Amino acid sequence: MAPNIKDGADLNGVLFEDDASTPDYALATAPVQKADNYPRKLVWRNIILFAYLHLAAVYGAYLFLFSAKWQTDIFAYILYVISGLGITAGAHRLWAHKSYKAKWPLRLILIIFNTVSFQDSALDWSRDHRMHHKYSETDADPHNATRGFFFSHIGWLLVRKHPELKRKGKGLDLSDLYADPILRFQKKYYLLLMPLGCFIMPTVVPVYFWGETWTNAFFVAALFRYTFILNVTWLVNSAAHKWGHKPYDSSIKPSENLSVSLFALGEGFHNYHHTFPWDYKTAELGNNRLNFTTNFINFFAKIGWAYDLKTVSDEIIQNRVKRTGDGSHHLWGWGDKDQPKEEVNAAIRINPKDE
Ligand code: ST9
Ligand code: ZN
Ligand code: ZN
Repeated sequence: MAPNIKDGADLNGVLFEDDASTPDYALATAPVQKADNYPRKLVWRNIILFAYLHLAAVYGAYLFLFSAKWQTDIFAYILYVISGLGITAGAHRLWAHKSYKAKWPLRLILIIFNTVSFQDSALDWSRDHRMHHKYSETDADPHNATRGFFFSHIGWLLVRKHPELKRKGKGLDLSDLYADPILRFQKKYYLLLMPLGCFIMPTVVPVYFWGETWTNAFFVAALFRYTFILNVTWLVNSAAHKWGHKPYDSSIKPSENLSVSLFALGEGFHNYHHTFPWDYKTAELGNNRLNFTTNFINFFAKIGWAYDLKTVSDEIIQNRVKRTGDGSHHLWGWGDKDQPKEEVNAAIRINPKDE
């Protein structure tokens, strides 16, 4: 049995490399993909809040284009990158997947970034995300994509969770996350820290430092920026579970979606990510230009704050592509026999050394 599950529940994905039961780290268990007719219990508080948020974001987008000072627009963009990294490098790759380790100063930076993003505490985010991978596209997956685009995008946040999720969720081991005092602190004081990071600081800074109006600061740097990132994040659950190639595993919905990757700081290579969820790059080598998060982690690896970075070997990828890919994976990488000579000659190589 996989080490991070306590009961004998059926598995549908891998979280850590020692979950592997086949040489390419896939589990032998066939996925059970279904969605039953469980009646949706609407949560009106969330429906009203999200409706308001999206209307306010449209107004914020208008102010972003036609009214706000340029400093406010740049500040909103910086907050987008910062809070995005709090999700991608923090909640996602570090905490949910343990694909690398981070020393406490980096964990502190990431938890601050993560709080600005207001996607619930990193602990709760990781709990849902582990369920999303382990029981992908079943009733125990919080944003089960077999329930349609709308449900996997935002609908899942507007209804009570499926009882199957709560039942299977009891077996999830989160002890590694609860062992981290930084994560416990964020969860304990979330209702105080989150409004400060996501709404108050983004509103006060533009007014105080460059004399922006309260209206512009609130609707642009707080509400528009927040809603934009939420939708980019949700697109990974909806669009990247629907459109794109499946070079690594054609039996699952997650797909390689370049457009999503562009906005999601490198998180749209979703067929790869669901096939090898413990790879810190969440993509195969060669995609780094679109993978800002990988570059961010690499930078901290250079100064020693990020370490034990896990990645998949070419050989394992090759085996998996042959076995389960949809045929859209044409090139293994550098040295593939099908790599065109012109491409080899034109490539930029830093400190090259041929053996
Ligand atoms: C938001 C999150 O938007 C978005 C996450 C997206 C994930 C994307 C992943 C994609 C990959 C990464 C790419 C990143 C790209 C980023 C790009 C950036 C540029 N396991 O939840 P409750 C149990 S948040 C185990 O209340 P309800 C547990 O006992 C937006 N057990 O369920 C729990 O009690 P406790 C802002 C679980 O009542 C109890 O059930 N936030 C699990 O059905 C009740 O849990 C919001 O809007 C589990 N996974 O309510 C809030 N889950 O907690 C939205 C539950 O005490 N959420 N249990 O242990 C809610 O209001 C509610 O959760 C609800 C369901 C109404 C949706
Ligand atoms: Zn997914
Ligand atoms: Zn993931």
